[in-house]
Amino acid sequence: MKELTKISKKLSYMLRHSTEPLYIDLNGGWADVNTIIKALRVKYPQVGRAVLDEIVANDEKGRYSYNADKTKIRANQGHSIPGVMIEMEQPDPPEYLYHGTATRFLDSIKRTGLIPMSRQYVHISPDFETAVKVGKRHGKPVVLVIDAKRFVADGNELYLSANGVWQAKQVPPEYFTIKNAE
Ligand code: HQG
Repeated sequence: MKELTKISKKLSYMLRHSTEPLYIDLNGGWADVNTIIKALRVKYPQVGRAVLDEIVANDEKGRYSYNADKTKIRANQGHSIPGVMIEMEQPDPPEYLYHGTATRFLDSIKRTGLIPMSRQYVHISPDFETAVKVGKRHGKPVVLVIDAKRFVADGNELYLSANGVWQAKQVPPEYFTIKNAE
């Protein structure tokens, strides 16, 4: 793995999941850039503003944002730390959205619907191909096609993160159908 990828993984862990020490302000999920640089330097002494700038600018999923004066940094989504509040938009969704998962989870998902597991939200992709990629992280991929417009019309909340990942607190089984990914 490239050194920059390793640093990015550590950064995303610190901003999304690390409670000890708690780097982030629950209100907005922001962390102080200098504190983060210091913490990353323990293992990666080459980290400074330039490295962080490169990671934020080039991340292929747009995982991170700076605040306006670049004193703070945050992950745009994916948190597990309880209580982190990141403001998100609630635009009208397209007819269908997609959740990629692994076939081994299907029995459980059919029973209880989609639930966030260790994260704050269920992550939902805008297109089928992205969902297949997400599913492959867990095993043999399968895609749940979510009836997004009906989900929202029925009064359920659906959010869109700054980097284009749709999020819901849960998705009951009546809102999705299962589509083979191969
Ligand atoms: C599954 C990556 C059993 C769910 C990606 C998923 C994504 C259930 C797994 C982001 C279940 C949780 C998130 C139920 C849901 N029973 N299993 N009732 N309900 N599950 O990693 O969506 O690279 O927390 O289907 O691009 O895979 O990290 O979520 O398989 O956007 O930036 O439980 O992670 O982004 O797994 O991935 P995860 P995810 P990053």
